[in-house]
Amino acid sequence: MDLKLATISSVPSRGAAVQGTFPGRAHSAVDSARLVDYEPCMGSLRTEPSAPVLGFPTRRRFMLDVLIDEQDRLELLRAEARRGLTRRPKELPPKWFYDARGSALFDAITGLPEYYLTRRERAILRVRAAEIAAITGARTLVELGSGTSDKTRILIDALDAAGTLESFVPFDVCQPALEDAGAALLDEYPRLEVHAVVGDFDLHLGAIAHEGPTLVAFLGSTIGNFPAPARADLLGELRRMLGAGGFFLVGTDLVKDPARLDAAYNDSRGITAAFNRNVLRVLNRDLDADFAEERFEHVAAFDPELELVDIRLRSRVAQMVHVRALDLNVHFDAGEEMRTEISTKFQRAGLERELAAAGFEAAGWWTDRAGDFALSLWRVD
Ligand code: AVJ
Repeated sequence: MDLKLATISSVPSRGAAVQGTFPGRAHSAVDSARLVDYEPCMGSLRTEPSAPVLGFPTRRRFMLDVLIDEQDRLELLRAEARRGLTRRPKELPPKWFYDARGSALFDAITGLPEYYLTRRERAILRVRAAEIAAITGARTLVELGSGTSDKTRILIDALDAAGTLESFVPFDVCQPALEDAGAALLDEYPRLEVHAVVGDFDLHLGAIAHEGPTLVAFLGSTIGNFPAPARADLLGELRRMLGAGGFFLVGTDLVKDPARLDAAYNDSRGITAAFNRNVLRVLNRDLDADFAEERFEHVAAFDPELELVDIRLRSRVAQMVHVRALDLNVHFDAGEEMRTEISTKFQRAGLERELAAAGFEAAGWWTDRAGDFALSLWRVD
């Protein structure tokens, strides 16, 4: 393996500092719990290439580009939280769900009986990966929001078997996840180069370097988190980044019986509710806020007009929340709702229109047998 991981604790005594500046509140128990829980996504690991081994090619198989570091991440969080908490209706962008705990909760969601999306997408990938590899002949595979690159292994296997794949470019805002996934992939695929990019896909898509025929994969229906205008921007950016000969593979959840959609986002075990409320913990920890989770109720319902599941946190009481890092007091009315996520549900014709408007033509459309989920492939026009 060409990669050595060194653990560097870059979050020293943050909890202690917080304790000292809130004399009025009984903090010590809460803060020590928070410290244990203190696992922001970024900044706790650093990669160091090991010394070249004599007699072996010294080409490095792992590269890591950091386009957004912990300071940038906090700055972005502050800006987006200030904007979202001071506008009406209030809202918070869904990307802030995914600290270590939020990612673990999302993992748990993917195994829930009501949450069919991940299973359906994996089933489609298993059946179609070889076909996708043959159509694209990709030399570079870019994955947006890759996390652990779990489902992507199916694609990597197929492209590897087809003999075209040279490099995998996982793109994510979470550096430790990229380093862990990168290390595992180097072991599993001895010929593969991994060029991980730490970035935010609102900002850094254009900076992804890629060589030869390139396939960008955006799985999991994460594209559904973007409102339509932001989707148009994202697709335009992708089109520019890919250039002639490029391919885009996207996973999209499809419009279906509202009862099933409501169930998928209101699971009986309350994992989705905990995932939704986790964003409040992130604000408490990273912005020294004092949200009380139990004062907010998880609300999720399919909106048949907009064809999206609208996910919110509803204040159970009239309350004031203090966000210390923003020097901001936020008032919530009893019953006031703050949007934390949209999960857009798609139809084939609509998706085709959006992709065509961005300069892509259809190269493949595959669904599971029940027609719950679609995986579709698009070629730069
Ligand atoms: C990861 C954005 C695709 O929209 O279904 C799951 C996130 N939110 N349950 C989705 C999510 C609540 C998920 N995505």
